[in-house]
Amino acid sequence: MRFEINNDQMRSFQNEGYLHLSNVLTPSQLSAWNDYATHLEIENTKSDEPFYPNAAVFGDRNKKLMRQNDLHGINTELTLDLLSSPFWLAIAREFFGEGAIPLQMDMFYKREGRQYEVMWHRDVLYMKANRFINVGVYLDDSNAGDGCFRYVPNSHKEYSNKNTSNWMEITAKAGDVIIHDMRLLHSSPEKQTSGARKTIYIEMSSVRDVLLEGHNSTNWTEARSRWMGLILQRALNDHWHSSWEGGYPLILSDPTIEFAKLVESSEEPIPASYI
Ligand SMILES: O=C(O)CCC(=O)C(=O)O
Repeated sequence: MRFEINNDQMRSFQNEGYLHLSNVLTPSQLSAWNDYATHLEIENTKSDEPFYPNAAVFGDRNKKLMRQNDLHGINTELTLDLLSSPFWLAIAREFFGEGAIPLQMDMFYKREGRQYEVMWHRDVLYMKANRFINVGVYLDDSNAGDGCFRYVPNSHKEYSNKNTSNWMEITAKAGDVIIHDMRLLHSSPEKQTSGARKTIYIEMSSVRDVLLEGHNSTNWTEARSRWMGLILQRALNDHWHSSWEGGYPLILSDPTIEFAKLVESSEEPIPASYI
């Protein structure tokens, strides 16, 4: 079934700086990603060094996984399955149209304890581009007062605002998606209960916005167009405009090789701005 994001939801995103979509993952996607999150945790913590590249592990004896970056570089199948889902293509269609691209894909394990606290920051303080967004896919419930995503209302419009006293929090259920404008000032305080709240973060923008912002190279941007080409080859046509077909490269090589090249050609991202 086609997934729709309507004009009211887009207006709400523009005003509030975020949009909450409920119950978006299918039960089989939720279970496959939870299984994979457990696999990442086991593999990355059983030896002295993490097994997968770009994993962040805390602790000496009792090791815990905090982040697995570059998910696309290590699980091609699950990545393409998630990003060819109707909900993700609806986000690409409505937020960007032709030229939409994924930029980065990481998993965050939010756990009990001070070291997992996320300080107030903006992911990207873009100035020239129209839009950079972060799509948070929740694999676990995030309950009130338990280390939820917090944000400062209107901070995506008032870049110099450093006052966080009027923060609000967003609760979520496993399978929900929370999209935020990457200029939104946000944080998450210490989680109070045991067990990880896992969220996959997929950063997105468009070819024109990335080039307009001017931080990353044409090659870096083209590699992400190829990533989008792979997604569209996987997706059903009625979830995106068939007129986009010419706008992305047709990829004939093995997707795993493509993703390996993508991760290899990494560049410094636009730095987050902490207050
Ligand atoms: O999901 C959260 O608690 C926020 C994570 C976050 O903002 C980050 O990892 O930069």
